[in-house]
Amino acid sequence: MKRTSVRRAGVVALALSSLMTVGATAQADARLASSCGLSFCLYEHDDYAGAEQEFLFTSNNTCANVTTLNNKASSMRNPSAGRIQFYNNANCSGSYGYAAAPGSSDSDLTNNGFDNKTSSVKRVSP
Ligand SMILES: [Ca+2]
Ligand SMILES: [Ca+2]
Repeated sequence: MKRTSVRRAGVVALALSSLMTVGATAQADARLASSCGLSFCLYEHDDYAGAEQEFLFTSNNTCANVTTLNNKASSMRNPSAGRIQFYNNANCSGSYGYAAAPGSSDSDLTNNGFDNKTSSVKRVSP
């Protein structure tokens, strides 16, 4: 029951931010695009705040270790066309704990039980 209400809150927040993006200036849009582009980004805090680490995958089934944000990532953006799998261990060992759909973002990984855990990420075919 509680889980359902949390998810609804997330959807409402996403809708609000989309509306804000539509009304935002071109300058704000450019900043948004340049902050992550077509790659994949992790952020230190919720709501895409704090330090950012950007990953540029050139092919699927490629693993990348999280460096500066190891065990610190709390939100993510995945504007890429691939699915991104999150691993608690380095080198994408073990099973992934969370997967981000292509073109998705998550302002708070806590709902998925993956706050401050990500140590490596892998892009796979969607
Ligand atoms: Ca964090
Ligand atoms: Ca970890």
